[in-house]
Amino acid sequence: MTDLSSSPESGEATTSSETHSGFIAIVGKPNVGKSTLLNTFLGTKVAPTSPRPQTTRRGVRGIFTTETQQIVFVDTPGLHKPKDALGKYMNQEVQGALADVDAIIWVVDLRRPPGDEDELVARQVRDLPKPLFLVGNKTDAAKYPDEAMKLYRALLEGREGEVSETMLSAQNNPAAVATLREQLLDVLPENPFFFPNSGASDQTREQWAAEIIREEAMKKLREELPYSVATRVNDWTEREDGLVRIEGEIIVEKSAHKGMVIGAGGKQLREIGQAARKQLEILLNRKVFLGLEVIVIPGWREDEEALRELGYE
Ligand SMILES: Nc1nc2c(ncn2[C@@H]2O[C@H](COP(=O)(O)OP(=O)(O)OP(=O)(O)O)[C@@H](O)[C@H]2O)c(=O)[nH]1
Ligand SMILES: [Mg+2]
Repeated sequence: MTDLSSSPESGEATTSSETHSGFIAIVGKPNVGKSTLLNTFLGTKVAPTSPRPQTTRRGVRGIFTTETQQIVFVDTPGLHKPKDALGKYMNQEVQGALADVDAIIWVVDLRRPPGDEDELVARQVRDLPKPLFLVGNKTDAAKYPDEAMKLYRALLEGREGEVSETMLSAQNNPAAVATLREQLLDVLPENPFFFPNSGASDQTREQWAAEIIREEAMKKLREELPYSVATRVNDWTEREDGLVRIEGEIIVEKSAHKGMVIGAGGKQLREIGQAARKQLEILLNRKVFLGLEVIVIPGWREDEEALRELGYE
């Protein structure tokens, strides 16, 4: 995982007419395991995952390339009832992805029967004339997976066109995920590659590292705080001895939140930094120095300009 950034403009795209390539959206309500599934598809971590709903905020693209085929996965935020401008932006990301892609993966959590938010997703995907893959996730932790799957399937009743179904554990069953990936390759239209065949994501390394930091912050923080933080990486320097020096910021909405993130004697910020550094070191296979600062951008979640500045546009 050395070069995380790749862009269609970089001029290396393959143009052979023998190639098949397309975009596949991964949608579903919050916390069902969409980003975990994406990471398992790719065998590397491109998207943050956490036990908290609404971890994904941006439609990150993950790229899987074989000799003649390329899937561009679009991980999306969990579809939910938005409470603020950030939430609206997140749902727009889902709508945009659904409109643009060649096929759709709808991920559901088989530990539970469908809820309101699942119905919301079902309504969005049911009548789209695109290949649809219903993925029942978390089979490892589900008591009644078959019964749950039946209830989710029923939400698609009336759909014209086939629905492919898979039950798996995105977290614990990479072989089943690889089998699903094979099926996805079969629905790709004939197209040139959209991205160079190196690189697993369309994010810059700075955006990627900021997401890892946000994941650790979301895991450690309590109550409303996980949702009110954003992260940003302002500097990434590779030293000659191999060490990577990353300077990041955790952005909060209110000055009262700053101290809550830092914690008594700086303990909590230190823990977030240590956990993020550890992940970055493993993923980059290098020593990392991570500097973290907490700054306040008042009310950023409701502020269109701040949202844009933080990459939510
Ligand atoms: N038991 C079990 N847990 C899983 C599985 N897949 C994902 N999880 C857990 O479910 C939680 C949510 O996973 P994410 O991948 O972040 O879910 P998401 O759908 O991307 O969530 P949002 O981005 O918030 O919409 C995490 O704690 C994962 O570890 C699975 O197959 N089995
Ligand atoms: Mg996610």
